[in-house]
Amino acid sequence: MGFSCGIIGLPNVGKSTIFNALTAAGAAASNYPFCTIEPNVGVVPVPDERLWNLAKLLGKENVVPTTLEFRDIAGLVEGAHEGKGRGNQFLDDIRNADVLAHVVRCFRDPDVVHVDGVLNPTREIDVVEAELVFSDLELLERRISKLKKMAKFQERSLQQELSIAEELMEALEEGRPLRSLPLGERHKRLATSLGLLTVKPLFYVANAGEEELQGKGELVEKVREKAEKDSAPCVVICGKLEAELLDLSQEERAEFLNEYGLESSGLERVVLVGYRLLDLITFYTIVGRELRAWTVKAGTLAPKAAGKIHSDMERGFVKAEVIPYDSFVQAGSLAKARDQGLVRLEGRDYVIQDGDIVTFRFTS
Ligand SMILES: Nc1nc2c(ncn2[C@@H]2O[C@H](COP(=O)(O)OP(=O)(O)OP(=O)(O)O)[C@@H](O)[C@H]2O)c(=O)[nH]1
Ligand SMILES: [Mg+2]
Repeated sequence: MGFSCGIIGLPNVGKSTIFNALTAAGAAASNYPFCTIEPNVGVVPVPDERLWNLAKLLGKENVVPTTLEFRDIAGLVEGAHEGKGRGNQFLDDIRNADVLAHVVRCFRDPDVVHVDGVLNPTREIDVVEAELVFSDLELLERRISKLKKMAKFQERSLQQELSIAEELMEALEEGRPLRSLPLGERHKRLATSLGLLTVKPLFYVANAGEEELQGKGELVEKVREKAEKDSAPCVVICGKLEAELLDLSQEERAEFLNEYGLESSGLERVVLVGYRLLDLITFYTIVGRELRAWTVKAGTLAPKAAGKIHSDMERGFVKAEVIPYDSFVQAGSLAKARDQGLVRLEGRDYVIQDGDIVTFRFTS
């Protein structure tokens, strides 16, 4: 199962423009068939410098990056939780995402209609946030009233759930999204099992006009302030420009970014920030001519990681040969790394680490 990033925001803020640029860039950057699965769902490679370094060291041409799925979700309007706009359909789409990219319009373009007529990033962010909070409140209210009836039977686990639900409710009533709270495991589990939206990690994407691209404009600054207050990451991007950049060759693009004083394209930063927020790690496998990156949640045990590749490998797991990325680069090749004793043999209780290069041994 892959991980999914939902692109949310008010109507006409540039969500589809960014989504299209993301998927088109993904398709252009690699010969692997990254693509649009449905009109609004696309799979995008995760930029990974280590992977390309390894490819160079190993002389591998068949390189498969790990991926993140993006979902372009319809624009949300005030009152969505009461069924306005696409209402509940919209909220259900968000429920399917593991992480949210909240796009905020920071470009002034009189040709593009704005819902309120005036750009006000702070207010616009609040409108979207409020809808998510309302939706969570409704779900919690329903659950709480059910629990109250059931808890009459004095079952301990139900009473515990009730008190956790009431704590979550209290925070939401103060307008605080659940992701902003230091939630314990049980609170997180309940929020997730109820499909609450404000518990999902979220980052902001300030869709700037070309004049604000370097992040100095007042509109972008507003988004930044809000992001900082929430301890959420913020990526500044110009959706329209990114889409246009796709027509350039790789060299021309690099030159262009350089001119604007930007290190990597905004699209790459969007993918990376989303990926990092999910608390994922990347490990690598080298099989025959193929070098491949894989994604697992931090804390995943070796057999489970093997299962990402094939269920037989999890079932028949024997050992994992592991070498950390840095040691590998130092040694320069797998053979040398073995000679220098840098390759470790790990068993089924080994926790896969970010950057591990792994060869699984299994019986079939
Ligand atoms: N000037 C400018 N226009 C942009 C930019 N990004 C998007 N647009 C334009 O804004 C309009 C709306 O963009 P979309 O990407 O369709 O917006 P959306 O958020 O998907 O809208 P909904 O799906 O209706 O919620 C289009 O005409 C885009 O060309 C930008 O960075 N600068
Ligand atoms: Mg759209």
